Parts: sequence; structure tokens; C-alpha cells
Amino acid sequence: MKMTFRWYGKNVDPIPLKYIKQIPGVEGIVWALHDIPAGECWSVDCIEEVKMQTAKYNFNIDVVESVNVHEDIKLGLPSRKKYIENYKNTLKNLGRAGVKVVCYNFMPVFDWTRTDLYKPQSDGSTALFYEKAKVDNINPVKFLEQMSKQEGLLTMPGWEPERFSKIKELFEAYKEIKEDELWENLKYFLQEIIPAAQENGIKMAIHPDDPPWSIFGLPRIITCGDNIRKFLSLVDNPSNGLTLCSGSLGSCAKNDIAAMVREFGDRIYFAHIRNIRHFKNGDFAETSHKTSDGSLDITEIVKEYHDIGYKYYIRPDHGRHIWDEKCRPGYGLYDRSLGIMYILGLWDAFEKISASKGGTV
Ligand code: CS2
Ligand code: MN
Repeated sequence: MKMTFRWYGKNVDPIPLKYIKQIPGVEGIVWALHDIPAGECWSVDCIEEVKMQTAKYNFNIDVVESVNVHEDIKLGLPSRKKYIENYKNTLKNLGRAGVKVVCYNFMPVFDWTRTDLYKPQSDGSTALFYEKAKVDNINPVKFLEQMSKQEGLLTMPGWEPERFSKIKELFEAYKEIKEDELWENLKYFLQEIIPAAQENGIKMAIHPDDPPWSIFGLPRIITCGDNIRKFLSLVDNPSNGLTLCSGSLGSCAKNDIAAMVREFGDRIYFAHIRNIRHFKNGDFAETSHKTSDGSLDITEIVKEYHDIGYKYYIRPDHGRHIWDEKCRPGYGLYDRSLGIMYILGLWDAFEKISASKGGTV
């Protein structure tokens, strides 16, 4: 397993690389060119700039999160050809720079969705929160209006203001797109880009939908074990793989994340670890990584990664906002560092146990 940490870039992320260097065990920075709109090609020069900044601290840049997919590709419009061409060129440029894994998602219009970015918790921290009834009972334009008032939202990847200036047109276009059509459009995209990824030494790693169910009537398909199985068989190639996000899939209580690690382990190239707490009414809150703080058995999940001999990249996903840190929602330094120490602590313990038994547990 190789530990990584997501960083939003120089002059943008309030966390400097020199602080990340002090978190034990971090080998690589998970990065992206966040100011390049979805659909445009990432230039060699811009990629090299990030490589130089991170090399100073001896971090690898093996994982990109995310190269976003233009909506026209998800909608299957004729203009997708041009955006897919750009995507392939981006992969070529990333491959040249030594990038090994590219994370992306295929969620229509909205990326990860929460109703509260700073929900007060009983320990005095704040955390991301999802109130089911709120999303179920509001129209998307109103929802967006309300959300944009919360500090930091429109600086988050997946919530770029450009995307939302066209929200009404987008919803109109998606009227024709049901789950079957979205699967078709995903298949077309994969058939085009997976060979290009493979040629350039890159593993594509789709991020599951967050939350993993339909919102605002939009289809969502990367939601559960059955659909992940179907996804992997659309293009059965080792370059067609997964980002297994425990918190995204885990917000649906039916999803057994440890079982997914076991089943899909050889196609997981990027592991996101975070815990959440479910409430009976369908709400969920993001918690610390500690197993007893949430509804997911993080201990079991990490054990499963250990037991399959997981060799790829892992990162703590969102954290709470603790110790009065002023940070991007979910992406502070402190709680994510605690998350890393929890994951590494578990990992070291499983290593020790397996060594004392003379092999893998
Ligand atoms: C989220 C997403 O759970 C997560 O990692 O923060 O922004 C995620 O990075 C994207 O959906 C991946 O494309
Ligand atoms: Mn994630």
C-alpha cells in the first residue's frame, strides 16, 4: 500500500507541502489541474510545473484526482468526440510525466452532494452532513442557490460555478438520459479511452457515486456491487479499474465495503478511506476514521486491503474540521492526518500479526 494525501495546488490549498511532508508515511500527492475546465487538454508544461513543486519534497505524483469528464460525454452528444480526443491527449501527457492512476467519476451534473458543509458535532468539531429529506424535497436550482451561500462550496472540485451557470439546460438535456443510456455512454467512453490509458501506462479508476443513489431524478449507476461488476465487464481490461471510496459506497447501508475489497481487489487502484454514521431516516454524517465513531467497520476494511496484499494507492478521504482549523470543507490537515495515523496503525498491527503467523493472515 502506498499512502497519499490530496492537495489542491500551490496558492490554492491553504496546506503547504512542507506540512504534508511531516505526516508520517505519505509518499505521494494526489493532485489535479483544477483550473482547467472539464473537456480541455492538460498541457505538458502545466503538468511539469506540479511535478517540480512536489519533487522538492520527494513526493510522487502517481495519482491524479480527477480528470473530469465533460457533460457532453455523459450525455452522449456528437460533440463528445472532440472532448474524448482531448481526454486521450491528457492521458498521453500524464503518462509521459509518470502518472500511474487517473481517478474520475461519471455522475451527471452534481458530483458529491451534501446539505451541510459545517454541521456541528457533539465533540465541538464540524463535519459534512447529508439530510435526505432536504435533497428529496427541493428542486436542484433552489438547492444550488442555498448551497452556494455556504462558505467554500464553489471552490470545491465538482462544484465549479461554470458548471452551474447552465443548470437549467443541463437538466433539460438529462431528461432523455435514463440509467440504460448512461451505461451506454459510459461504455462508449471506456471503449475509447481504456486502450489509450493502457498504451500510456495508466490505470483508470472510476470513483463511485456519492451518495450512491439517484438525486434530483438524475441517473446514478456506480452505486453497488452488482453495478461495479457490470462496470468492470463493460471493458474487461486491467486498465479499467476502480477508486473504491468507503464513504461514498458506504452511505448506502446495504453495501458491504470489506466484501467489495475482497471481490474487486485486483482492479482497485486507489482506495479512499473514510467513516460515516448512518441515521434511520436516511441522513448521514461524516465522522472521524475510527471504527467506533461511525457505522463502517474501518478496521475490517483495512484488514481486507492488508490481507489481499494491496499494493496500490490509498488516501484518507474527507475529515472533520477540528481544532478550529480554517480549511476547505472536508479537506483540512488535522483530521485527515489523524485518519492516516489510524490507517497506518491498523496496517502495522496486521503486518505484525501476519509476520508472527509466518505469512498473510
Ligand atoms: C470526493 C469527490 O469522495 C471524494 O473523494 O471528495 O470530490 C471525488 O474526489 C470525485 O468525485 C472523484 O472524481
Ligand atoms: Mn472518495
